[in-house]
Amino acid sequence: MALKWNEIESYAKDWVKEAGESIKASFQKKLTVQTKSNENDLVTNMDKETEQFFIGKIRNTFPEHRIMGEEEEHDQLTDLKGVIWIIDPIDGTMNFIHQQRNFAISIGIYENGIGKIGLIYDVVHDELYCGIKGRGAYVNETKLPKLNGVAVKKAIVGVNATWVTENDKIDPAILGRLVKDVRGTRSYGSAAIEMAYVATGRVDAYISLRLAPWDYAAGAIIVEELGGVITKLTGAPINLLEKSSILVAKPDLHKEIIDHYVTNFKEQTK
Ligand code: 2AM
Ligand code: CA
Repeated sequence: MALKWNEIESYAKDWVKEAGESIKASFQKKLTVQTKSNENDLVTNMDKETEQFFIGKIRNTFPEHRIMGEEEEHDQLTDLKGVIWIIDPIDGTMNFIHQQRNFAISIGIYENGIGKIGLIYDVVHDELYCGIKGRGAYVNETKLPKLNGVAVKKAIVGVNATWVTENDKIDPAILGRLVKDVRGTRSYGSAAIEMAYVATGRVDAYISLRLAPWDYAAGAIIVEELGGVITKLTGAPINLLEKSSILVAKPDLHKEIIDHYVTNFKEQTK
């Protein structure tokens, strides 16, 4: 039976809005905060409850679909066959805890590895970014224009200061040179929000050296639908089954960064 993508889109949007209401309501309640891999890697009861909410809805409505999510429960995927929902219930958990803003729900729905629907919901601003394969991208009801090129010297780039100080992923000098040459840098602390900002042109590029598929699965669909480019920082294609570096940018800018700035960067493979 042919998949009804309009139906999937409609359910996904309704669930994202419903989850957003619960997250907003949680601002009035006490949060339970736990640490994961290190003391800055945080998870709250709301991350877990929101992920459970989506898992329950998907399993009930689309039992044949598979799920990859940031928190505890998800299918251990070793391939991208079929329909897969890649879910980050709260991207920017640290912002959610400390600022109650600059976080988002991020959901990418893929079929056999091809991005079909990308949703990023900036809950606090009530901005739902949506990319549908072949149909463009929207913020709420407004269609977003295609992304034009921009030169490095006129670009605003989203990048965390971590990557221009001593770290275990990249020689700080590589991005240091780029940071000196661009018009400005910004860091919002949520990969999903920063990719949504690439889509709207608020920033021209976003770079991270350590992202998981649930951080970028939705953003990739939205940005690519607008003519933007997403690869690893080496220029190699992204792989939804692994963590990696990410460079998301307007097309010309992506090329200039790859050709002139990251030529000495080799990503470590585990
Ligand atoms: P999170 O808030 O859902 O954990 C912050 O710079 C951005 O990087 C956020 O999108 C954050 O997602 C993500 N991030 C932080 N640490 C990460 C890690 N160890 N692996 C993958 N993504 C990470
Ligand atoms: Ca995340």
